[in-house]
Amino acid sequence: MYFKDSKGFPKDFLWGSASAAYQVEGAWNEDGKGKTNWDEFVRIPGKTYKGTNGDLAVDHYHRYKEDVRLMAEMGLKTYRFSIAWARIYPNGNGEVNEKGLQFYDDLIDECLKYGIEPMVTVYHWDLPLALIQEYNGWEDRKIVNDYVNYAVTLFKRYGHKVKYWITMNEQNVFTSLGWMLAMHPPGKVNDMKTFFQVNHHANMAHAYSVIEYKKLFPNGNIGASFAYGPSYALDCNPLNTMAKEDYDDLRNYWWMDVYGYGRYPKASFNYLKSLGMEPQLLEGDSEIMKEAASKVDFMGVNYYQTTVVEHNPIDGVGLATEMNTTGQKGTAKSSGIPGLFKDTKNPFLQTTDWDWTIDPMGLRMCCRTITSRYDLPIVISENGLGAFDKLEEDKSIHDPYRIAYLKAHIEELKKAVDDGSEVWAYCTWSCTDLLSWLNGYQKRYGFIYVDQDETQNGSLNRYKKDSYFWYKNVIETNGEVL
Ligand code: BGP
Repeated sequence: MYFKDSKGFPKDFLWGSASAAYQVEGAWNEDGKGKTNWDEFVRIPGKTYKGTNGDLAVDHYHRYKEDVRLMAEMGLKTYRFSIAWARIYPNGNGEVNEKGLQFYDDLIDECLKYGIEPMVTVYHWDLPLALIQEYNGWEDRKIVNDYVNYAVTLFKRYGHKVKYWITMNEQNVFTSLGWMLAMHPPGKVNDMKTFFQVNHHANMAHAYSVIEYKKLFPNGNIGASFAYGPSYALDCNPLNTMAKEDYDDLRNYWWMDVYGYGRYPKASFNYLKSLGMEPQLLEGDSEIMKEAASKVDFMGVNYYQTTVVEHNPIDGVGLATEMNTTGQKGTAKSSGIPGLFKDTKNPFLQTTDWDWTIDPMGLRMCCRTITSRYDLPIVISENGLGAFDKLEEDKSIHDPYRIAYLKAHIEELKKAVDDGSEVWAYCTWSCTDLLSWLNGYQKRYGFIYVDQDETQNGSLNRYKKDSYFWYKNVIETNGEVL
């Protein structure tokens, strides 16, 4: 749509930034924290870029006061962070660790001191190892109870201070990379049956915790964050258009329909059934999923890129189990499901050094689809550019590429607001530099440079990048001056 005049962002719009516990905190074995799946996975040779890990990360656990002060100085309205389950329940269940609870109380209070709205992610991929040893983690339905018990502990402890909750971060990503592509723990490949079952467990964990949260805080806000990648059909060949339909159903709506409607998309479910791969639902699950969907307050969107989809013959390309983790442009491989779809390059768009397509308009498309399909408010819980940055001798960092990326995305988001999407928040990924799960420390996202290299050497000093000052002005003008 074209609008001559823009309404601009709502007055109380939440300009923010996001992080995740494992990627920033460090202190991996301090104050009673239990071990997690990631504490183990990163130690398997070849799994992460140059063996990087989050043992120290960017030491946010000890430097959160400095980090929050820098956020406040930038004018941030919200800080989205995740809680490490293993700090709260070192064994995943059972005894609670008061020191862990206290850390997040302190972090939340530090945010509130500056008027920064804390936005908390309950689960951003770090699972207590004890639950894997006990029953294989997400693979067993038992996890639903343990997750809900953990989530309710958080709601009760922080619910009077935290008004925005995200149950799951990118369920589609951690399960695909964990059970299909062997790139995340537990490192399984093409285990499709378990993949869909694990997802069902995560859906039930999400659903029950939404219901429990709403009993405790009917006026609070809760939803899940989904890694939404809108797609294009390669061309008007009906085969490619059907491939796009299949892609959207299996790669996007499979999750979003659960969050938004409380049900799985029919065609995909029937497809999986024909392969004997459909998830097993217990009696009453459908009703619980529906009840939760009627209670979620927003759809969380992590937006990075779009995909071009074309038909994939039955003997065509399968899933790519390798990714460009080096930053050497052009090394990513095509991936697909034989008989359905495969992805291909978009000749109209540039990519990052890690081969992620840069498509600002895709962000508006996310909002349009969510608004017309689910009619839910939207929280953009992640969006940002991973890039190489250079610390100059005078400690400045010039990152015009990041400014250009964010500017273009915010412009499109503004148009989504004009379209009628109710957008509550925009969180960039990320505020400080942090560990990229598979790509180490050289792939930087922050407004604040953290002095540290792949071997975890560096002063860990924080330096403001040019984008820091730029975003400060964006916030000050509520997105009017980009
Ligand atoms: C999202 C994750 C984040 C973050 C971001 C950037 O998928 O939710 O945790 O890592 O992507 O990804 P990467 O670090 O792989 O570049």
